[in-house]
Amino acid sequence: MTDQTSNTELADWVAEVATLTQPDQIHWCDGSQQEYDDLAAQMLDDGTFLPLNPTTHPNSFLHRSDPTDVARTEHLTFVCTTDPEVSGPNNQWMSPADGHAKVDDLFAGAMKGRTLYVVPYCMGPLESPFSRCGVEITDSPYVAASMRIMTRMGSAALQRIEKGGPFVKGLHSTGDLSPDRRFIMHFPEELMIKSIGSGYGGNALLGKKCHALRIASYQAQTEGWMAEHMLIVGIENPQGEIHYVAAAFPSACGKTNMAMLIPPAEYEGYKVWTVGDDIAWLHPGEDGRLWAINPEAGFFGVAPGTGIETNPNATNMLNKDCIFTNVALTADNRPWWEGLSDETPVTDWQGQPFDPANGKAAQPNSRFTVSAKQCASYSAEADAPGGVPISAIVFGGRRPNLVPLVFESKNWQHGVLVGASVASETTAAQSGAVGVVRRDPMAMKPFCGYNFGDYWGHWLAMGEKVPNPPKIFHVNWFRQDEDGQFMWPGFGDNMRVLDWILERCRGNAAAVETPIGNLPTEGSINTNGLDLDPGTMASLSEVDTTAWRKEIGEIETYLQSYGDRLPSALQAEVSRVLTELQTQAG
Ligand code: OXD
Ligand code: MN
Repeated sequence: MTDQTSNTELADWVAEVATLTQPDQIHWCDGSQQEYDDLAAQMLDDGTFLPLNPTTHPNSFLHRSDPTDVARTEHLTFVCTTDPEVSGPNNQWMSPADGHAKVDDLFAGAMKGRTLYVVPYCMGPLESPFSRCGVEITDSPYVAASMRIMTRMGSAALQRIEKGGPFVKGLHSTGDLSPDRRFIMHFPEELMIKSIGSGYGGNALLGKKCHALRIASYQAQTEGWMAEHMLIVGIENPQGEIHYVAAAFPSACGKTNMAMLIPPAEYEGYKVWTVGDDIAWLHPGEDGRLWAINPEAGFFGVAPGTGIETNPNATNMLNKDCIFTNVALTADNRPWWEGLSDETPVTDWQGQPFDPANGKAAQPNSRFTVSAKQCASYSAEADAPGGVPISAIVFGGRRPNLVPLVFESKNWQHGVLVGASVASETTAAQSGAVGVVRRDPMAMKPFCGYNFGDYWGHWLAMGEKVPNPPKIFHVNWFRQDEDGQFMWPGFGDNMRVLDWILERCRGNAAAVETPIGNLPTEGSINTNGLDLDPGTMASLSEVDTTAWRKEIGEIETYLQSYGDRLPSALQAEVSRVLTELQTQAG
């Protein structure tokens, strides 16, 4: 095996895993097209992949996962640190020894009759000093093929690993797919991940949530950078200036849509550039600004709701070279999901004849996996080793009431409170009830690899380290009226809010100061060409002092549940907002 790599640490680890898992054979992935085609052919052969209409969707496949394995399973996800306080109340904890023992038992012999794939990958541009490498060992050809789309995978990544330095070790097996024997274990102190019993993206494509968020957030804290659940988008004005925005929303709240939005007709001459749709790694730059890279190379997007009206760029990138997971099929074997078209599919996501009485045709968390290069708005800057400079950070969540369309934090410290206060209705991206409002600080609740108290401390420290940090905002595209109708059109029209945000960064747009932050003055958001009720903008920009006192009180209780790890500066900030609200209420 050592002839596969000059890195003895890697060679020894692969040998050790092979001894434990007993695969029939070992394949070192080189990331070539030939290899991808061979994997696809093999999966077509064994039914893991189903062919799609070769005329409308060349080289694209449908994968149906086990019906019990369609979303991330947060209750089976653990962060194993020596000291439980390091993992924190935001994570499920097990000691590293127990964590290893629990899963090693399940890995024993798990790859018998299967191929062990060694998947070297690089998160971020191959030439970037901010990128980090990892190796995933998996027995799933679906995972190996998906990793080729989602990361810079193969020989080039291996060469980078062989130049030296640490790399993340991720061990994955689909096991027997039983939820009773499913665990996603993280060992941040060892830069290691062990995931068994699931083939679902967030649990199985270990470069994504496990490495680029949980392990990376832990690493970033010790190394002075940030790993965040953020899209990165560039807005180019007609003068050709591009400003980049990083935005954190909880899963399935429209990050992919915002990353590739098409500006409305009012914004003729503007262009939107997609750098990333899910994860940002942020570094202090020598120029005093914060710079971001997207560690990923593809999109693992939620299919339902993606259509030519809501996200034309995404819809158009899905016509070739894609893997679809758990979508429905039309009569002529095209992939279909709710929100794609008015057609009625014939086959549901489980392969049964579609009967509308049984509910949705596509699984609500069905996905597409596609190379970022297929997106018409993909920015060449996504490959820039230094990344892109960030002008604004935007937080948001699904909040049917209370939270205004947009507000600006007063300064970085207040912005950290705004981020820590993010809450959102749960979606189909995680197993469990949908539509329940839960606290999801910085949209990182499922992904922060260490104690949130320390994480907020790190955010505050980063503000000190970056002389010219981005301004921090909060948006809510999801406000509803009494009839449960969305009040803001969203999608491309979110450009109007981004415009206000960027104008605020330039010191132009008008705002009114309130205890919760600065809100747009009447008329400062461009609503030309929008068919909005006159009172709607006013309700979207109002602060209900009584309701906000309750909200901030709840936020304070939540923050205080982190005990003495809650940074005093954050406590001071929350007390300030409460006092100001009280003063205003009289
Ligand atoms: C995702 C998620 O898949 O957040 O990006 O669940
Ligand atoms: Mn995500």
